[in-house]
Amino acid sequence: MASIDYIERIPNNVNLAENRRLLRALEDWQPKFLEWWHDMGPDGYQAKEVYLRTAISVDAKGWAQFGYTRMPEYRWGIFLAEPETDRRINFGDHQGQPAWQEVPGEYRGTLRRLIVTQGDTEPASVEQQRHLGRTCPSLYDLRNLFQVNVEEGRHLWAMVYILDAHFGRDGREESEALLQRRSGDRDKPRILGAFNEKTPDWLSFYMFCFFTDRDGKYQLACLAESGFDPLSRTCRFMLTEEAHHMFVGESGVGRIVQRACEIMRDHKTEDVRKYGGVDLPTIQKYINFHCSVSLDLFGSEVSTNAANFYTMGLKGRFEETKKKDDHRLKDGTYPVLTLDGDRIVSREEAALVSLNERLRDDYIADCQRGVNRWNEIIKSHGIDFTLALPHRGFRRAIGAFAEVKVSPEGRIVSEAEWDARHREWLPTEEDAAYVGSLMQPVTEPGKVAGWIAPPARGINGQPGDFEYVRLG
Ligand code: BYC
Repeated sequence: MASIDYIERIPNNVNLAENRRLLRALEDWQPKFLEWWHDMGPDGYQAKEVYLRTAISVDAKGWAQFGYTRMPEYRWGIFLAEPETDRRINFGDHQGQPAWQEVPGEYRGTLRRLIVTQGDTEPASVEQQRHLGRTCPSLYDLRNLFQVNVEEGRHLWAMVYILDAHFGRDGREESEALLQRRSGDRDKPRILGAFNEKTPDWLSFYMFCFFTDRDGKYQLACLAESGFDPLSRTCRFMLTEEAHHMFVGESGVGRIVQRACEIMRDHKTEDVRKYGGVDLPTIQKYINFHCSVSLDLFGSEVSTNAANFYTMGLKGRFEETKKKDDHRLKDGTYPVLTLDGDRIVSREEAALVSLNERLRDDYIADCQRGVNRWNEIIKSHGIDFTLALPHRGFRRAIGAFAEVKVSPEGRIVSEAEWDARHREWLPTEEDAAYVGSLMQPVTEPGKVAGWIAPPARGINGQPGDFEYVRLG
């Protein structure tokens, strides 16, 4: 088991002390990170003690320790999953060769770009969520928000480590730039669309954790297959933390669904808003929005970038090594939904250029499983309503469907129909204002806001009235 050295100024399990140059680069970056965290991290809670989980080792079991920490004192650092002996490149043109421990020169630019794109999302999400603390529905939820935030901070560290350790001066410049871009900023926005959207309320936050963090799971899983071993190892460890973020999303939405159903059942009404809940049709609109924004994160259906990442051995498929094919994909095809005039049709495309779509398929199937669990909650209350994922062509800004307007059911609609009906499909200003009006902070231990059901169990087995954040 590789435990983490917390004596060092920068906690790590990579023998940082022996690499003076890298240590200096990271020591130079650390105060800038902390400055960014103070400016852009959770607003108003920097001095509060939060019951956080901190990684203490990187093996599968027992890597987490719980205790009160002030967020700026969280032990961010460099933690890589254990090396695999004799690891090989498992796909693409270099299949069978030993995994790279150093950046392959010919792929330097491409690899750097992938790492920067991944790294950019991490601080972006912290920025998006920075005001949510002030309207938390409970101390339990507040703590979960902060846990997600500090871990995204650590994921930024993970990418900065790779940049500083392996990309010399360019890498250090990119590390600085990661702290300079800002979510939603007109002049220096974050790289990917979803990370420039607002997360103004907790329903949006849970949706973000469910849909957008799940993109993180799938992208990290592909990077964990990388032939560039340091990237693979760091992503493997990041994935262990990502699971909790998706739990926060799925259980958060599930609790809102449950509260809506309780109100419907107890008051024999569909007018959930009258009793201070979020009605199921509004939840559906938020699903439509967050799902479509997150589907864009997979890139175009047919992408030579994706083919190149794969052929170069830099980014694999989800569960690459479990797949039983040649892992080169030069000959195969893959069915891709695309436009044919004003129809949506399935077309066989070369497997290599279809990798984004294949990953999107894996992702949609995973999202659907979560939606099914929400529907189980609805069904268990005897209510006839089904939440659904929107069609993959709905409200897309990237890829073939960006050219047309598609209804949530997957029908191409005219601009006129879109204009007349998009308010039925997406949150309106009134919906957002209503959800916003519910966002009144509840900070008494054990109390939970009226629009969301209490959590099924506490964090780390703690009782319902546990003081997850000491606000006093
Ligand atoms: N927004 O061939 P295309 C996470 C650009 S989330 C803006 O369609 P490609 C997390 C693209 O960059 C996981 N631009 O796509 C979650 C390209 O630009 P250039 C993040 C976009 O390259 C929650 C052009 O369009 N990790 O960890 O095959 C909280 C044509 O590209 C978008 C990664 O994304 C967009 N949505 O694939 C915290 C993994 N989509 O080259 C964290 C690394 C595409 O023409 N990134 N473009 O200037 C990648 O693997 C790829 O860059 C993408 C795009 C999958 C994103």
